[in-house]
Amino acid sequence: MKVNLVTQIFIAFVAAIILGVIFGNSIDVIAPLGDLFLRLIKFIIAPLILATLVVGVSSSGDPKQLGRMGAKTIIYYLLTTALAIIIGLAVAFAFSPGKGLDISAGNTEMAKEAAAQEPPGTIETLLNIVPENPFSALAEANILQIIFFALFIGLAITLVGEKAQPIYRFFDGFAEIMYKITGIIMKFAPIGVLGLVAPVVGEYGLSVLLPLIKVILAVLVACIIHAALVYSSAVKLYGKMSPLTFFKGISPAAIVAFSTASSAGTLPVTIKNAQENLGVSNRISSFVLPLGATINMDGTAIYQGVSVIFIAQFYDLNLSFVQLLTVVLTTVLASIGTAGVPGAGLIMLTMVLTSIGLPLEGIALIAGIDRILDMLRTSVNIVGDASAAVVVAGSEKELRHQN
Ligand code: DAS
Repeated sequence: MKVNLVTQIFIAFVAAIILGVIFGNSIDVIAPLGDLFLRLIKFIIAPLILATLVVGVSSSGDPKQLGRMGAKTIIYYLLTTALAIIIGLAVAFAFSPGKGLDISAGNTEMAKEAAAQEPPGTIETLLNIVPENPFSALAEANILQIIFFALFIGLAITLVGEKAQPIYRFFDGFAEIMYKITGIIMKFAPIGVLGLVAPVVGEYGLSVLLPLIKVILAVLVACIIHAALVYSSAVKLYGKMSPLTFFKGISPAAIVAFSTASSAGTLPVTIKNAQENLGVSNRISSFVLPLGATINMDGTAIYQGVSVIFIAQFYDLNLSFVQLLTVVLTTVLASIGTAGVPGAGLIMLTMVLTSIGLPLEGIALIAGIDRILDMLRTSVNIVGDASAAVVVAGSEKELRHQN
């Protein structure tokens, strides 16, 4: 009986947890399988986004249509991130994870490193979108700069017309090749998930997780509430899509995101799932998803909300309404400047804590379990990106089941 890829990935995920619990740290021996998978999906990110976005933009041709798609995408991203941080704060107040907690240890090393890395401000981030050299943008897989570059090429192809058709056909063929390569690499996903998740489970025994179980549960519950409320209603309302179909369709990418803790690294899988399982057009998916992988971080926003309350409670500090409002605004803005790579959210947390005067030492309290929280929040980040693709495609009548 042929087991489909989604089931294979689920089985690998469960097996990884069991193996991690049974073998503990010695399961590290299979970590290279996970690293290999991560390298395989990372190596196609830059060419995949460039090719698919150039084709997507030049096939739509109408700058007004492009502007409309861009505006809908940005508004959806900002709104859902604001909702995510509010849900995160609300659940954290309900759980009170920092109250009466006695943690002597703390991962101060990771906290010092995170606090030392000054993330770029919002203005600098927006300026950084314009590549000084498009080829170095490709070499560095700087997604926002590749998006900028591809948008211009796609627009210019439509403005030049007939003479640029050979270039359009080149990118069209190149995009098909990249989709095919993504499909081949995806066959390796179950092994990759096993090699990525088992060592993490093996490393984080219950002794590390138990003292902070309330933080983990608060983030988990807030993520579930956010996905169940916000994404379900959004895909239902604008995509006329059943939430079950949506969550099932994006589940392989969600598991890869959980395994890799990298939105950017998961991007090829997110694009493949959005197109094949959710019926989003190539044009919409090749614009909305790469953008989302770098500027839309709902899971991270939830993590910020919970962490701020946890740290404030641990130090017995009461936050005013203005400080909470500052957290919402800082988090929404900072998420634009956060890269879709492992640990980015921990660095962003220093910005949020500084904005309301909370001690950065508080980061040491949760840095030790950051990897687990990162896996959770990254999964939600890409599911949020996919919900945007369904919503924008639905409103542009570019969802397969609509036509
Ligand atoms: N790991 C980041 C991502 O890839 C999220 C984070 O660190 O908060 O989306």
